[in-house]
Amino acid sequence: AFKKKEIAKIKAEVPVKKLVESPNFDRTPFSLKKALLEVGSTGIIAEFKRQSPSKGIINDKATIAEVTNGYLDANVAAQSILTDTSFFGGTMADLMEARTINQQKPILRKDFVVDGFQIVEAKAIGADVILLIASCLTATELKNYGNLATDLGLSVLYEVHTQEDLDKINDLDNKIIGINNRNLKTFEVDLEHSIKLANQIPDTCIKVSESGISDPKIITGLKEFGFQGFLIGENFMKEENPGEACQEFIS
Ligand code: IGP
Repeated sequence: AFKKKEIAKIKAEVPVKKLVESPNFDRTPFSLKKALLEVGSTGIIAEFKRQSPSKGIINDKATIAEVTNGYLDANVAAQSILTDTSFFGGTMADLMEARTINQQKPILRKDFVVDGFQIVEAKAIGADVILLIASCLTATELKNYGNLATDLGLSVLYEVHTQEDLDKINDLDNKIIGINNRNLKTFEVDLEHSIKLANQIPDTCIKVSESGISDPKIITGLKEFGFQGFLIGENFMKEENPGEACQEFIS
């Protein structure tokens, strides 16, 4: 469904020099690891998502400002903002706006990274974390992009769905691994599958469960399998007031 070449084509390039001049480029990014492991962390990474290829429009009324404030009030560990426009209706401006409000928690730039340029761009727009989707990248790209992000002080969330994805990650140690419960090709969600894959991830890694989390009880269950992070989008965004839905979920 997501073709690397097509995505690369539609991502407009801005000269790197311009990006490096951005005031955001100088800031020290917030660490996702720290936010997830902190004493009392809720582990929740709450996402802003207007639409998705599997669900169509989820919420086209809620604003970045109200949702960001609501998520922060709910005491989320971090925020995720879709910046992909073609599939998810997000923009880089969304993330920049969230950054002006959120000055205390990590922000994940949720997008399809297929070029190192997008990582420099992520930092310039104020993101703290980038997503590297194993199924979209080669082992070499995963390694190089991971190194580039780390050099820029950004955190990396490596997303996997299968054992093959996991095998592509070189030196699977001390990394933040997101297991996507949703198959990006069929859109099918399966928590059982994720739990099985979690056993293949060493304890030095932080495990994040992504997608289809719709009940706090699921989190209690996932914690028993060693998950420390929980990426939730639709369950909050489908409500008129996503921030409030997040507060209720956490309390
Ligand atoms: C959130 P959900 O089911 O709670 O809305 O899922 C998040 O995991 C999902 O949006 C996602 C995603 C992605 C989106 C996971 N990996 C990669 C775009 C690209």
